[in-house]
Amino acid sequence: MSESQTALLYHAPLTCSLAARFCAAEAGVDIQLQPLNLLNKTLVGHGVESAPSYLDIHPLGQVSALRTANGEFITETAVVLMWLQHQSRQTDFKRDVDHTEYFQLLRWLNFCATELHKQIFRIVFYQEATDPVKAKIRDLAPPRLALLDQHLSDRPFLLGDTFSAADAYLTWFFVLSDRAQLNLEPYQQLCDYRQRALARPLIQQLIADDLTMDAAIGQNIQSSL
Ligand SMILES: N[C@@H](CCC(=O)N[C@@H](CS)C(=O)NCC(=O)O)C(=O)O
Repeated sequence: MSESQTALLYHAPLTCSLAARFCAAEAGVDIQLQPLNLLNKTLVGHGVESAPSYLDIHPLGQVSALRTANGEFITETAVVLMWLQHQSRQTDFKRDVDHTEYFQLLRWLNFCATELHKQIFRIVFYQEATDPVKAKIRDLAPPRLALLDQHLSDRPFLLGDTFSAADAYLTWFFVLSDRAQLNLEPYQQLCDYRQRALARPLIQQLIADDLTMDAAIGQNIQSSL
């Protein structure tokens, strides 16, 4: 694929579109990035005066969103991850509809989206939420973390032996789990998984890159998840 044929990922550093960057890198899929400031919903790199509004591209102003080389616009992180993994030429990464692990891939992507991302991070990082409300939401974490801990007791990654698009989503969750003040200590398998995932060279590189980008853009991650 030539550069002009690569997909464009609308990306706000450290947000869930980082999971899409993890996925693309681990899948060996080239993408181009259009950085965003999610706080003021502007595209970065177009000059302050003329910064185009991201709301003209996505009316909800949310990431993850991707424009394919054919011009198709795809939103919803789990679906963006599905699309990216479908592009992969790495047979140990890609799980298409005829793959025995396909439904497990859908299962864990949706678990990450609905049980972790939207259920917990949405409120814990919501600036207007009061501390008691945030504490109540954090109480939802232990059964979900215990479920994951149990699942990972006999496999290194969510689908088995190799890192998948679902692991890209879960790894992003763990990038921010400390900031969300979630206590992982009781979950040994999960702590090991987190360490394993965050130690992957591509993942480390992308986190460092996003931290630099976040500082350069001046975006406050805490209020934009
Ligand atoms: N339904 C979307 C929601 C994703 C989402 O909540 N993204 C956050 C960043 S992690 C966001 O864009 N927040 C800004 C906003 O909602 O205004 C999905 O599943 O991808």
